[in-house]
Amino acid sequence: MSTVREATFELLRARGMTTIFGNPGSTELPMLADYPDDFNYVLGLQEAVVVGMADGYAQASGTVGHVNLHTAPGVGNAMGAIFNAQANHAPLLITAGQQVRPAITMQANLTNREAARMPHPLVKWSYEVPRAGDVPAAIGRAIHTASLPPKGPAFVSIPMDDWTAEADADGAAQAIARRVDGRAGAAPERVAELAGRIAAASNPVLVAGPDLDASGGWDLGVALAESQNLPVWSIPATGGGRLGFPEGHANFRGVLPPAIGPIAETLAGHDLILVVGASVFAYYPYIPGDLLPGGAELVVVTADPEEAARAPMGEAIVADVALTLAALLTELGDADPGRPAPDPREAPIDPADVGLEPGGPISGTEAMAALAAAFPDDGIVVLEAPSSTLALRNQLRISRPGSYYFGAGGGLGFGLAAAVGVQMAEPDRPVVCVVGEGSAQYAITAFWSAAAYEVPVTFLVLRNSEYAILKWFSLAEGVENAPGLDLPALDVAAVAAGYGVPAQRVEGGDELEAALRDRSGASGPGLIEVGVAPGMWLA
Ligand SMILES: Cc1ncc(C[n+]2csc(CCOP(=O)(O)OP(=O)(O)O)c2C)c(N)n1
Repeated sequence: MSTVREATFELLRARGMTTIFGNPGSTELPMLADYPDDFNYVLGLQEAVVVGMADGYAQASGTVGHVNLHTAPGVGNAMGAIFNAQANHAPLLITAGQQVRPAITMQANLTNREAARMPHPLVKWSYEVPRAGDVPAAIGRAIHTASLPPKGPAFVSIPMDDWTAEADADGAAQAIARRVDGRAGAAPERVAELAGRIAAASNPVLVAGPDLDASGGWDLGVALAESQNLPVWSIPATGGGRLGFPEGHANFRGVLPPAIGPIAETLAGHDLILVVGASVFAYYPYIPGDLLPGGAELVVVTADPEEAARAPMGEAIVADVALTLAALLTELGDADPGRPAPDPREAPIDPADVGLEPGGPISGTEAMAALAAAFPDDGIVVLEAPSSTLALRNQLRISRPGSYYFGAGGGLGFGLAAAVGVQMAEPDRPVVCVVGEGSAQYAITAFWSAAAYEVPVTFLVLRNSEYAILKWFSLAEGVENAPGLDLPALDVAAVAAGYGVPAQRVEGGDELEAALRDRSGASGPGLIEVGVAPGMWLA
């Protein structure tokens, strides 16, 4: 006979989930009692950081990340980060403590009176177990739910007296032994039809989305583009948490703009638009226009039925992206597509050409050029620097899978925290977190976790003393004199040092490049803060 705690840890062990990210309270302590030696506990000092670290860890490791939160207030603090994890398709098991069962009805202090309802719209499954002995089975179900497509967070609330209760022996044993596989290919006739349309199209184009990377379909996307001479665009930069295609590849054209009209204008002239591993599209801001260029058809391949259903135009195939691309390549065979290779893309813009007066802080473009010069081949970027997002994409042209993570939900606080989790999952690859000094504040305590666990992330803070992107948005929205868009005297380097992360301030591209190179082989975290001129850096 085993307790709920023993059976649950057995289940987690069987799933390879021996790392728990958490911030504990009294209601979680019974779960953590006699914590097994083969498990790690990663403490985050605020719940947005706990979830963000687990999000990065889950995505980079390809496993389900486990988050443990402190009843209602812990879940409340975590909500923005759970929203991001949902948009990132990050598979997360989120467990939260709850009052003892005898005290829930009387609503004793810390009772989460509607535990399952609280995170409901942001998770795939939200549950409080009616019978203590079923906790291991419920956690097993949540893990499967999180890892089935579309991957995402699943939530279980656990009354604190359940951990010492007796587990339902058969239910727990079955839960531990179960296996659920959700990768499913497309109907063969649909693949054959799509192959025929690609072959017959006069000017088809591929639009690459994050699930090409997440599904393991990266090389297949490259093979499709090369064999069919397809030009390739990335989905809009703010709409996806990962890259779907090598951005230095000869077929790569660039990053699509994020709004309705501009996307159709950019894709004008194509008769078949094949979108793979993405929603169609994560538009923002609202700039109306045609949904599709004249004469174009669109087909999206996505593992997410909701993405397929809500697309405002085009056809959709709901299936595993990598399996579908493999089948598509087989169907297309080696036949010459009868189309010329796309024109080569221009080299990245020289930062000297962005038109800044010399002598002041550098542009975001120059900062990203310095990063590109120092960036190791096996480097990973975690990005949350809104006014330099496109400068980074255009200057770095990241070309390896699993090398770029971005908060697809748009909620700030992902970057700093996710970078710590990504580095924990990828200890042998250098991780650079590029973050605006405003964005850093939403997950600032991630510095503590990086220092406490000696996680060798390099934090590159771009300091422009304002919310630059919001000033750009205010122009786009015709808003004048909005308050609250300046950030004078924010010293992130000093704050990081206070959390135990060695930090330095540099000015200029050369100093920045040298400081980044100095981080090579670092055994712990470090922060470089560089002054950047206010403005939007698109090139
Ligand atoms: C949780 C959350 N709150 C507020 C915002 C709105 N927001 C978007 S960008 C931004 C400013 C970011 O400033 P900074 O990181 O300094 O980057 P910059 O725009 O200067 O490049 C804000 C406040 C958000 N996206 N998420």
